[in-house]
Amino acid sequence: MMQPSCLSSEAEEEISRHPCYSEEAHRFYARMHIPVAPACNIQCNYCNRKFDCVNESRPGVVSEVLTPEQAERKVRGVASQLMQLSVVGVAGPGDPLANPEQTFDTFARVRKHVPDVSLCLSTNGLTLYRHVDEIMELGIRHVTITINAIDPEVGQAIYPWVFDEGVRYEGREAAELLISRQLLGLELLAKLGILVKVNSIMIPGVNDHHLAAVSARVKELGATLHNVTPLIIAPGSQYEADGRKAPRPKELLNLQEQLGRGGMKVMRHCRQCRADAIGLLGQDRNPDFPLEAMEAEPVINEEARAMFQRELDTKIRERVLAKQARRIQAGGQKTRVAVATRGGDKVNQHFGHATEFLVYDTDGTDVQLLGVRKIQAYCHGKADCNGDKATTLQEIISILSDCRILLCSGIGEAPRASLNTNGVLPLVRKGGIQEAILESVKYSSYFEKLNISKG
Ligand code: CLF
Ligand code: SF4
Repeated sequence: MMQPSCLSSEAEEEISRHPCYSEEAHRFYARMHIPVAPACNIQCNYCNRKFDCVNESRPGVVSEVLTPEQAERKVRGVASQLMQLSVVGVAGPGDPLANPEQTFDTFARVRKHVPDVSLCLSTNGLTLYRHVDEIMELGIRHVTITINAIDPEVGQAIYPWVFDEGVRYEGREAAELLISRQLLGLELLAKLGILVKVNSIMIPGVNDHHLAAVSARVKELGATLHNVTPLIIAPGSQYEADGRKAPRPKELLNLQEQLGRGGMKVMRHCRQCRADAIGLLGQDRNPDFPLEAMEAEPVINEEARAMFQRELDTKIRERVLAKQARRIQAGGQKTRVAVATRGGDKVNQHFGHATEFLVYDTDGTDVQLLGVRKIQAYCHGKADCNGDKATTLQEIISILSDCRILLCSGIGEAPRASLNTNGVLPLVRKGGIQEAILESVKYSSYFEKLNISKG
């Protein structure tokens, strides 16, 4: 059985350039999602088909679906411009394996024209076991399966039906079939050395107390990484009608810590990307690469790409070594810091425009990412949820209640005063996140005394 502790050096290298599998890589390497898969073969209670798949991408705007030919053109165009592109994934907007022809045709085209990128597939797992040979043949090395339950009793409160080979299954039978297929697919792929990540959506009152059991089981079957994300409820979904709520950040954090103690490698930097996202995690540069602007035969300079990526590898290695050295020196008290960012590993987002915060702990020498807190998760997908500024501010303050400092590129007087009153010190900074955190923690006591922040 493949366990994280016994990964081959080839697998270690693949992980080191994958922005989702490696926390360090996500600062430097980009991913590109190609939306070629519109259909789905199951129903999740948090989903509404008018929106992208919530398992691997957040709802909001429906992705434009591309044909495999269009996808090829777009990937070639992006790879010729985006030197740090290391992964091309199919993650929706429905389930990639409910659209196997489009999905595998697209992967084959990418493999042929941009052979240096890793291929990544994200699926609900219902038909995964049938596609193991194609996955191996195409050299797809990363597969994500969304597994929200291993007990059909829990699963039936998440999946009202699944549709397989012309038969519609409902209730417990549907959950039983889906779970058995997900676990079978995971086991088959892990045995073949494919790096399998499991995504689980934390649904308070449904599977929150069950996810430790899910984690233990998928670890046993050979999953490399477990990514637990907060529930996002699509407008018009069953869970919206039921009045279900996203978990509180603290609950998610506690669960992630519990899973980590169970020996599973836990992903904490997931940004719940859209099915057509392009760029570093947290960035969505899709509008920078319109299909119409792509040349028919773009030049992909493989040598230049390789050289650029070797330089990134060196930067990552240096960061890891420096981090290890700081960890050895450290030992002081921790300060929790929230950062408003648009990606690129920089403090570069105005407080008022932030839709998420990255949260870190620091002891003054080392900086550790704890997770991403989305403000949207509290809006439950309703377009008018930000209408009341005072309520929104109160929600943000409650989301950041365990943070001592907030770093952002700008902030208005009213939120600055409210945050200060509630024990969160807002500081205006620009530039690298790690440097800004270390510098702010060093001088925070000074600003606290003056009760002012720079900028
Ligand atoms: Fe895309 Fe997913 Fe591959 Fe990453 S995303 S298919 S594994 S390349 Fe990554 Fe985005 Fe989270 Fe997904 S941050 S939603 S985990
Ligand atoms: Fe929706 Fe994705 Fe679930 Fe299919 S797998 S029902 S697209 S959330």
